[in-house]
Amino acid sequence: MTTTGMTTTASHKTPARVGLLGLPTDINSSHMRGAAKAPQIIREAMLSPSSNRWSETLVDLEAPGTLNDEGDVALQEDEGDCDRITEAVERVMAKGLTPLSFGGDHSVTYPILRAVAKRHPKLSILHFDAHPDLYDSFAGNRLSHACPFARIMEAGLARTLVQVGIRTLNAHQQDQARKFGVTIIEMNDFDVRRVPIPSGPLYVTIDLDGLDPAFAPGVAHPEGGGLSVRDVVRVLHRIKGPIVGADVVELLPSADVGGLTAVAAAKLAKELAGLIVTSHAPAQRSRPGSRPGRGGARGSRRRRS
Ligand SMILES: [Mn+2]
Repeated sequence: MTTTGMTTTASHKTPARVGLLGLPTDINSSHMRGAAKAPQIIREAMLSPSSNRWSETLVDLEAPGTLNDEGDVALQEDEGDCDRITEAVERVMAKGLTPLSFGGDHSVTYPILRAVAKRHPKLSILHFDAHPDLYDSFAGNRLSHACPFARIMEAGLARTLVQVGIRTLNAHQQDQARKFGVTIIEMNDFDVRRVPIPSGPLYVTIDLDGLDPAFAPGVAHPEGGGLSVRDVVRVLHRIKGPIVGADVVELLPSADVGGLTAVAAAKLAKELAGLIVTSHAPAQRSRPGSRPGRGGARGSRRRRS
């Protein structure tokens, strides 16, 4: 396997361009506030000279035009923010960019999806989280960060929703999952190679509390027994795409320990950016089919394992 061949392939394609969008909001957080401070911290960690700007899939994110920082949306922490987020994502997509958003709390995914699903009406969602976020309403708030996937599924914004890392199911959310036909991979049953990756246009949303608190202590709702950063990366590498949008949410900087969670968020954002670029490429044949975890799920070798 030569890295030069893979790099050349990436640069010769017409890759997607990524639009980084910060969503500094925590008005819909139900417990601890502070996620609004996350976007700038994730951005800084992503661009930190402590690492280089290549994804593990060998995409050079510093290549001209690849990463486009669209700044933070000027949110007001009022009811109008939902529309402001939708409009901001529409603007990013109108520039030909694929939105990679940083929350903020998880409530942002609903207004983001309103914009993305308009362009990609048959999209599916791959969702990493400790929580299903399927409450019909939480503490009287139907836009709570505990509810976005109920709103998304009610509105018909996704054809499939696959949730990974879930370890907080209660009776109500089990009912909601049945009602909306959600595929839930509970943490206890998690196996990288068995996560069903939906085909076709895919939106990826990562709540950092899907990670184990050992890897991501800086969240408002830490829940033990979770995913490792490597688990998530390996699932991401199985995506065939195209990835039509993604978000990384729920970093709570005030609860972080030594910047661990910010670094994990940046790592996942970098991998997502690399995958956005290559998942839109017309030909995947030069991509390393032999690469572990990447596109191998349908290969015969994988099937036997
Ligand atoms: Mn969560």
